[in-house]
Amino acid sequence: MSTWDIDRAATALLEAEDSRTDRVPITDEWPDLDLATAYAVQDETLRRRLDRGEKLTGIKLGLTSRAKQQRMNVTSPLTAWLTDAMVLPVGDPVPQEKLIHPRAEPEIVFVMRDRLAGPGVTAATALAAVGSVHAGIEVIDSRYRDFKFTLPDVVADNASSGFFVTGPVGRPPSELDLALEACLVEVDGQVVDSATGAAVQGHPAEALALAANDLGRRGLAIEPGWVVLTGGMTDAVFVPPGAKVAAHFTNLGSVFLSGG
Ligand code: OOG
Ligand code: MG
Repeated sequence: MSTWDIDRAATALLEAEDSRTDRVPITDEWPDLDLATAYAVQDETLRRRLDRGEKLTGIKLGLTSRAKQQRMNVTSPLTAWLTDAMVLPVGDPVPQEKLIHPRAEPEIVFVMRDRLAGPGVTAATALAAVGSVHAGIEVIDSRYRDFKFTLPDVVADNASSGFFVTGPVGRPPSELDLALEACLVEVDGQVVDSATGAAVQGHPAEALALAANDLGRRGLAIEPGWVVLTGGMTDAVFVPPGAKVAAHFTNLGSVFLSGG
């Protein structure tokens, strides 16, 4: 009999986050943790974040590109929650004092104009609900040692959520061909990676549709005003203190991040 349950897993993960202490995967100790229960753990961690005053402001997708799936050795996309405490204002350094081993990844970000409720959402109907498209950098920070986890582990851990920066340029989706929107990632002035929006499920709107349909199965919807991070386009890069990361997009502008 496992002594693990949803409450205990949520406590363990939030304690690791708050104390900046990495830990072994939950599934090492709770091998029966299945995907549905892992989402229940994720929802419990959200409930506790809201209890301490945070506001639910959106949703993130993870592992939507092959680059991310190959690196993390997990081949299924997932969703997780965003709160106002995860917003990193443009120009602020990475808050190293709150993070274990931050990595940065470029993402295409949607700000929703309309409510989007699955099932049956397609990329086209999803895109029609978007108000503006932005460049973004997500700062991920797994609570698991060396970012080693299985799909249920990373789902329970709110998909390694840390912070995210949203670029100041917002464009209407109808002006952009997001499959062809390119991004160059620079670390300390050197280009280290590149991708186009097609890396994300063929088109970032497919990722948005996937999130809406996933939430729909759980009786939830994507709400107007929510931010949606569609998932890292490239592999993530480490951001130690002193590092300078930039993501340059074709039409969405550039986002800069300093490791502090
Ligand atoms: C999981 C989080 C994945 C993304 O954009 O793929 C994610 C991880 O890589 O630790 O945020
Ligand atoms: Mg991400």
